[in-house]
Amino acid sequence: MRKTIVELLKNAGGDFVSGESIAGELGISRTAVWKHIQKLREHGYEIISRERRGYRLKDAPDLLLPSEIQIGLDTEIIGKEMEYHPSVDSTNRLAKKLAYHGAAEGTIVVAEEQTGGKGRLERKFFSPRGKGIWFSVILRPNFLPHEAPKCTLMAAVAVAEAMTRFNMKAEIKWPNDIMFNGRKLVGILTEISGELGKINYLVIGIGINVNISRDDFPEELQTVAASLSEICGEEISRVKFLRAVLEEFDKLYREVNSTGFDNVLKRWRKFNVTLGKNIRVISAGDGGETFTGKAVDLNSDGALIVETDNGLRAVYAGDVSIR
Ligand code: BT5
Repeated sequence: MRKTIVELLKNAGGDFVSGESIAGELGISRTAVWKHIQKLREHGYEIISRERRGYRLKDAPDLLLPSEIQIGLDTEIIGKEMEYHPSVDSTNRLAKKLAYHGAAEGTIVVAEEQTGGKGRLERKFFSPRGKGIWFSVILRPNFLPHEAPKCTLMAAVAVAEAMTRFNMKAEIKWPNDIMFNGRKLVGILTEISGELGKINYLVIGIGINVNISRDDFPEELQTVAASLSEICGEEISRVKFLRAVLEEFDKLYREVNSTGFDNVLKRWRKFNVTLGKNIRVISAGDGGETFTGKAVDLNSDGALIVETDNGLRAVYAGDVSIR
């Protein structure tokens, strides 16, 4: 309802829209329209009202509300359904719950703040209110479970493409980090529910540091984390950036469904800063074994091929640091 009111006001392009026409469009009373306008104002919309002329939208908040994200969003699958929360423990946890209860493919869960944001291996992900984009996407792909890790690469490419739209250079470190000067801007956590030969659903959680200044990070992150605003030298609209990510994600995912991951892997190579480097690997399998070598390739499963003193090794999951 409120989304439609915002849509009507936006479509008026800065002109007044009468309360009567909004009421007529929505099939509600003018008093009910007024109540919705009050709620929108509480959310930060600046709406001017004039007797006999109606309502005019002066300014919209940079909140990741459905009324900001979904109106005019150019996607076919991603973000068609959206759940918004001012605060949650973890959007991935919530998205998994929704997916379990049958939420549609492409549903996104977005929060202004996470109180228990998760990284891989139960690590914590710092997700302060209003300063970043913390969200999860539910997918129900037809491909086989062993293809799922490539969705992490796809998500990284989607964010990298969105950064390109904003004239920022993106650097992807295998598998899931987007970096700036060796510090992390974006983290991605893919979780899967499936059985042998079948994916029930995937939840891809993406955390993007957007307008976090260095001092706003906790001390232990100040030397390892960065924010998009640091690259641009100014604050960025989180609404515009999230919309760009969703559109890029949608494009890539539709392509994967029709022709496979070839283009994702090609785009990933273009943005990657890992291949060709001497690296240290802490493997997620093999009891967390640590070894060093040179990253020489990405195989068709998205695994990193590392040249070591004992020959080539494929790493499917783990942490990589560039030496
Ligand atoms: C990740 O794990 O990078 C995956 C992060 C996924 C976060 C999203 S936000 C939406 C969705 N809901 C969730 O609950 N999670 C997802 P990993 O590669 O394990 O890296 C975790 C490490 O990154 C931590 O141990 C810190 O060192 C560092 N870190 C924590 N918060 C950070 C931040 N905001 N920016 C940069 N680095 C951070």
